[in-house]
Amino acid sequence: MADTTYLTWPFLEDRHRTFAADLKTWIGDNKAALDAHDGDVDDLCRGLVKRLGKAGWLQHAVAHPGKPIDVRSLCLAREHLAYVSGLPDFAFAMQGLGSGAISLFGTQEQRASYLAPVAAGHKIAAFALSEKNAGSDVAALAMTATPVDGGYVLNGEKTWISNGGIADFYCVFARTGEAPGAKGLSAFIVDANTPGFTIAERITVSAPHPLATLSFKDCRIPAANLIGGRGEGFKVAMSVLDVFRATVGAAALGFARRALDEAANRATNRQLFGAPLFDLQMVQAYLAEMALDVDASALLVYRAAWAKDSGQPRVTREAAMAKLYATDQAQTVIDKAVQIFGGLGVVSGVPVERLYREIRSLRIYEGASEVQKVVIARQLAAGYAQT
Ligand code: COS
Repeated sequence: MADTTYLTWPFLEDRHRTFAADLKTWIGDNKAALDAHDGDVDDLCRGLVKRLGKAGWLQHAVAHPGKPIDVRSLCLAREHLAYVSGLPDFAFAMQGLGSGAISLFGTQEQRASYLAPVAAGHKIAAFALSEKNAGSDVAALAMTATPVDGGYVLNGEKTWISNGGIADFYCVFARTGEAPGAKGLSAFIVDANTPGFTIAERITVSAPHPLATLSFKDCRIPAANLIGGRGEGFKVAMSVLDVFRATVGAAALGFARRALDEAANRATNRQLFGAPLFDLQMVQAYLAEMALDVDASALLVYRAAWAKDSGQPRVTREAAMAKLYATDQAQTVIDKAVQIFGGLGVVSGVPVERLYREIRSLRIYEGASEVQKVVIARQLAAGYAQT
């Protein structure tokens, strides 16, 4: 990463600078394993979770007694890992997102049973919210959880579930019916070995990672697996997203920084019209725009993370802005990098081609760019209440 001046910004503390330096050293020592692409994606991902757990990095993906998740550490981790490759970032982030409901709302027993193994890399976590007809419109989800003696019976399907197929447990959102819409949902832990739970379909995407459709047929879980209160599932989901949305922006930032570095190196070393490509003003304009987008994204990402860490109860607006801006701009930055690389930029497997595939889904998952605009506008409207 050529430019690290952002680490001196006041959003970050000395402990974050130490964290970033230590992580950078570890990444340098583990580069080959982190950047591996050959082989089965499930095996690669399991291996990455183990490696990240063993080195202690996953401790930062979960809450500890008296110590909430530090969102700035999450962002730094995602940014640095994404700089190297999408899969280690994915493996790190999904441990956090998948167990996020337990970190924020879990009982002491749930925290003890799930968070320690997630942080050690011994259990793989997944966040199961989306359904075929309820991705952006969470309140429309149809999966049911019917209260029975001693627990709940789950019926329905979830789709686009990251870590689907390799996760040891899923944080699942289902309709318990206390009220219509958003007020009638609850969150549950479902262990992957629960009878009635199966993987209905594996999904292959342009930047491969474990992804699946899940099926629940008369899947019975104990009452102790409820996360938060009955009917509070929507709030649980949104609070988890408030924490993790800014980190999606951080991953996009890591991709964008890599694209900028790749493009600037290429422009410096490639000769065109008898001089370095860098000498062309049009290329300089591209690089300047890319650097501007990277810095502006970083400001929004670390502003959102700092706001959450500073104890602001809701950072809905800040997190939505960080995710929207950083992911959309990273797409633009990477596209310019591909352009600067010319024909080489679309050769399968070269870093900018990989980045081009990696970035696309970040503008869709954990709330598409359009949803972030709705969220920001609603937060804005609250400040202009009619008099
Ligand atoms: N934190 C805590 N509570 C929240 C919240 C948040 N971030 N956002 C909303 N709530 C609360 C609201 O305050 C409201 O409760 P009250 O009526 O008591 O005030 C309740 O939840 C319902 O909120 P709202 O009316 O905004 O719900 P909508 O169904 O209209 O929400 C959007 C619409 C689009 C904002 C929401 O569904 C969303 O974010 N969707 C995208 C989800 C997503 O990321 N999907 C991808 C799947 S995960 S990969």
